[in-house]
Amino acid sequence: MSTALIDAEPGPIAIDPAHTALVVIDMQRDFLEPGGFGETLGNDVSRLQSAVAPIQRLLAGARQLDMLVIHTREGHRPDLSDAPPAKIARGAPSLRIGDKGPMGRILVRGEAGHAIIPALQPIPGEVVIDKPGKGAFYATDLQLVLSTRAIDTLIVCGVTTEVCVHTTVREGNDRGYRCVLPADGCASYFPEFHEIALRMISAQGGIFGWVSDSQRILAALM
Ligand code: C5J
Repeated sequence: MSTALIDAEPGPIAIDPAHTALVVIDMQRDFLEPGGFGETLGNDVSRLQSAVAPIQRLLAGARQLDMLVIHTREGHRPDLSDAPPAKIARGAPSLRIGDKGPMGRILVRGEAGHAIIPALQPIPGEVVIDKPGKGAFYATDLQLVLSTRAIDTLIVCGVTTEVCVHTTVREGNDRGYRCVLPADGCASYFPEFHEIALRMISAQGGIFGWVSDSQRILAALM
């Protein structure tokens, strides 16, 4: 297939699947399941569940089209040498990054809570990017992976809309990537932040991206 025209806000965007990557941000147990980082911060983690089924459908479509699929995981080295003290000290969580919780040490690589949820497990050949920050470009080789595959467009989904998804879209936009968000494939602990975060992206003529949904994206691609 050559180009697909995706219905989106603020207007349609033509994409070539051969030059497009599906980027799934931080669909980890630490954010979506009780006992992880998200819950230690006082959040209702069930609010993120709505993104799972749309992402499953997007993954199935991307795999069928042989599109590049990238999964990210936020987390730190076991010695926390890549966790800024200011990040560890932030807020008043019941457990801090590195503390032992029911799914192992909070937000630490290799622990059960750091894993991607079973429903969205990567398959062989898909890229998994471990990131210490909120943005997927910061201190990772994501840009190298994308340029090696001549990617110009990112379909960015995952959690949370206003934190790691937003930061990644802002980083990607500044690096010249066209970013499209499926609204139903993103979620936040704060529904109002989700809505506003999406509007911030598509406002002003798409100031740093496009907003669509999984159904419209798949209708254009498949
Ligand atoms: C947060 C993320 N919310 N993946 N991380 O701390 O959005």
